Amino acid sequence: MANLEKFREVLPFLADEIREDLSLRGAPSLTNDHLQQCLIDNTQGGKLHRGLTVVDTGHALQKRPLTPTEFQELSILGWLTEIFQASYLISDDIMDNSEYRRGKQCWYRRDGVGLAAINDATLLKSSIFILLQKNFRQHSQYLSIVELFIEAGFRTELGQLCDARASQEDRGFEHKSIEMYSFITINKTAFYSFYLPVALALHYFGLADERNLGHAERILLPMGEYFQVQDDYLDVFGDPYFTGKVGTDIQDNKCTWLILEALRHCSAKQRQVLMSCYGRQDEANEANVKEIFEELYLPKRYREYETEMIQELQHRIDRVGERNGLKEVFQMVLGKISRRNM
Ligand code: DMA
Ligand code: MG
Ligand code: MG
Repeated sequence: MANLEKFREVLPFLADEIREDLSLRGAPSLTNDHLQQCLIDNTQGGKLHRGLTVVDTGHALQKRPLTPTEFQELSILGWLTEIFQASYLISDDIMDNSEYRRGKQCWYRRDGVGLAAINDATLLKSSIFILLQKNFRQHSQYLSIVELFIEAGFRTELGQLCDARASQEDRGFEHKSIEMYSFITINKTAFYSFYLPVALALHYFGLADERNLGHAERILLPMGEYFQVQDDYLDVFGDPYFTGKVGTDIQDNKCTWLILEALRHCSAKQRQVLMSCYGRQDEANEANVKEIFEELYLPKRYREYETEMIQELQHRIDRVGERNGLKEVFQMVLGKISRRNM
């Protein structure tokens, strides 16, 4: 697996490129310093799964140690994936009215930031394309890589839109369905978190043919759905010490795996309680919802879902040919997220 320390050293390189770019544009140091802080703060404290997966995929595809240039360039693509995520997390925390992210106050809640965080989020995303120009303009797959980030942005935004619309006032749960959930998770999470890192490495090495991209889609998109189910579960039943965040899904009236599962198994009386308590701001109503989730054995059902999902994903991985380097990437990514608690 990729050398974490060497991977980490690439972020300051990108931060310097941004700093230099802004200086050349005559940006005042106030501006320049703010973007630096925004970039560094919002890319720290995570697991770096997405970023490291780009490098690990490159390694697996080549079946030999990466050259220093390949390592550097794949690490850049990895960090751009992390910057992409940082941008959407900033917006997501505003939209969800969250308080904590990765064990710290959300960016928009920091002193002197506030709703200017909206611009910070878009600026981080624009920085991706500036950094792509600086580092990959001469690469034969430059356009495909740029297009992949554009596609990832569009899909993440569509998923976030659907997530937000499905959380609007909805007392009869008309907007909570499996189809809605599947669209939300594949777009807001699976595409950028699972498909993007692997597809980037495939494009980088000119190996993004239909067969490889097809395997990646068939395995990584459902894996991303499983990851979002875990995220939904941890929002309510996780330990903030490990997750680094405090859940808001019940108050925010979100269309989550837990509420769908509850609606599937509840009695008419329990449904009444859910209807009056789900999506309310206060803690008493949240506690009522959580109690029903427990009465319906959702933690147990979740563990069963995990077992089934891991089996199904394993089955799909087993069908990928041994000679394809992607197989070990899929196995590694599944290993990293299986039964996670953070
Ligand atoms: C977040 O979904 C999606 C994106 C694109 C950041 P979420 O609100 O469930 O994530 P979290 O639980 O981390 O706030
Ligand atoms: Mg959120
Ligand atoms: Mg969540």
